[in-house]
Amino acid sequence: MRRALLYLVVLLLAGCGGPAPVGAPPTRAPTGSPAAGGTVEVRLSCATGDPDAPCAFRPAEIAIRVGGTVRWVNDDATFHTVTSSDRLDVRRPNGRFDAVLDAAGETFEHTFSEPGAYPYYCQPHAEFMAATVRVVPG
Ligand SMILES: [Cu+2]
Repeated sequence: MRRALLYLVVLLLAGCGGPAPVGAPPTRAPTGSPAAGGTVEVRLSCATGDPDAPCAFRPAEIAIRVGGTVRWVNDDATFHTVTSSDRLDVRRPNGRFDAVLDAAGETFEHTFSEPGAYPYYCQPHAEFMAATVRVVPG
């Protein structure tokens, strides 16, 4: 079900980025592959239903192209942060980005101009709330 939803999102994003190769399967980045300069949304939600991880970034893994933007949206009135870290096994702010989203509907955007993996986490929920943006060459 979740995979089907992701596939739908990928299709929608591909539709926004101009003509896609006819008949070509979406093999480049299965978790989202916007055109350069496109924006992908990540929701911060505390309606996971998982007692061990009651809040989460959704989706936790996304892939965007260089020049793409991620927009984080807080779905609850819960205090969250979007805090970049060099690693996720040691969660520590690295200063690349660090935003507070403390009200429902608050958003934060960051544009990624270099390829690479960008792990991040939520400081108040560091034990279970973490995710990664993968930036692939455009
Ligand atoms: Cu949080």
